[in-house]
Amino acid sequence: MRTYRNKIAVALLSCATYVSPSLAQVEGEHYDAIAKHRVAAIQETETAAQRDARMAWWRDARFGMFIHWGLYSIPAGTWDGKKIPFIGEWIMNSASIPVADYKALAPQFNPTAFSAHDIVALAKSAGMKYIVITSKHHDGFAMFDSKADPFNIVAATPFHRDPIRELAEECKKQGIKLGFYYSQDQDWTAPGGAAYNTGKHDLPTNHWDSKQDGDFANYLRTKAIPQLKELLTNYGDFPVVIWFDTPTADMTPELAGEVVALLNQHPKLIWNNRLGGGYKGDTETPEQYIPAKGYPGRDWEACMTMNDTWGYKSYDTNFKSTETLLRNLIDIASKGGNYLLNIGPDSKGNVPPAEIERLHEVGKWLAVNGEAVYGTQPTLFGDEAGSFSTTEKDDQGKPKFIPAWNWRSTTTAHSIYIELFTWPTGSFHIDKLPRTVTGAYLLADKSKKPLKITKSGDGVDIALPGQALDPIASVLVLKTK
Ligand code: JFZ
Repeated sequence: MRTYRNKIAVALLSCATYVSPSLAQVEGEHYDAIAKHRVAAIQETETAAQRDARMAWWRDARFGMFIHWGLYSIPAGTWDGKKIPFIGEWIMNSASIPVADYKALAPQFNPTAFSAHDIVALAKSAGMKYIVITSKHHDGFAMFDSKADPFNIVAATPFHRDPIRELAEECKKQGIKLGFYYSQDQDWTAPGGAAYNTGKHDLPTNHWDSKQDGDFANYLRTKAIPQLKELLTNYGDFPVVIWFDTPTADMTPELAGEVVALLNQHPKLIWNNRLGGGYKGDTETPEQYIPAKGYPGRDWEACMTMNDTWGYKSYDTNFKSTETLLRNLIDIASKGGNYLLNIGPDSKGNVPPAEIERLHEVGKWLAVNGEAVYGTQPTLFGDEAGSFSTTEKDDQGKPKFIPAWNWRSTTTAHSIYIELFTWPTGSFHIDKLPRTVTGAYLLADKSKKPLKITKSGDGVDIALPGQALDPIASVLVLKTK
């Protein structure tokens, strides 16, 4: 049998479609059974207009900050002197760290350099419109003040502060939205919490410490649901998003229904497709890849790292270029999705400088060209994104999508934006234009100097200056009627 580690590695390295095997299993086994007797989520009962109103801010936002931060930032990828492969926040699982040893990290956690002000300001300067932070990851450590469980940052560390509260206050002050990631199913330090077996434990269960054994329903009812209640009620205007993760077969439709009953009490909340129990949630969540055509008819958000880990790893310096990050943002926007781009603060609360630098650069571009991203609709064309290979297959055996990087397009009611990665010589030509163009200019040109438009068949030619205005992406605006 293929191990989870292989699946995870494949998902991360070659951008396979992420389908949780266990979720598929849940759907297969229980889908019929849940059809009749199950708690209906708000998404299933609201009208299309109600849904549009609920999703409006999120659809306009297009760009958010993911923050993976927790105790795993202390080992930062190294345990017992050994570099532990795989993503940093998984170190407890990957190195089979006993519960007591992992919990012993808490008294060492004192991230005095953490500044909610600076992180929110960083997100804003990057042009991000919302933040989603790990309130509790798979390690079970709550990054907030929890009365429901003492393994948390206020009760179990010398820091004694609640960064979630500080972020909520700063987000309100600085006018940006805040959501909480919560690992509702995997919890490696709570009895009964689930654990993926990533292939290294030669054990009858997925647990590697008897302290993890217990009843999942009991874990869910005594820890996860009470903590979700705390998160949903203690932080004022927030959260606007709950970001669930890694559902397993433990999350039956009945148990997921208990979570949904709570979520339904917060009718403006947006939550993703990773709860489990057959619930589809509001958003598709492609991880570390951009789907070829987006998800027509579904809201979606691609979450990605800048290097190869979510949680801080001291030696992961494999950072993507600003060019790649910007192209990803534009590619995603042109397909109607959001980009949730991760930072991984270290154990002192500092954001790695390489991440800050890239975010500032992306923000600089958006400050000039944001009109082509925020609140836009997908491309009216489509072929510019690339094409399916007739010879190469992806790892599901389907024709491989080969992206092209000459240009992308986004739209609003009266504009077509063409984001040019490759600067054409002389003019930009488009074959079939479904609207009539009444004017054209470059978004980075403050004078909006009109560009010469020549009709050619069903398309147009737009005369361009000799040089691109931006080395990564220059935006051509077509005003249309
Ligand atoms: C999940 C988390 O496990 C990860 O730590 C991070 O929070 C990310 C945003 O979400 O990533 C996964 C989940 C499942 C698989 C791979 C990565 N999988 O089953 O292959």
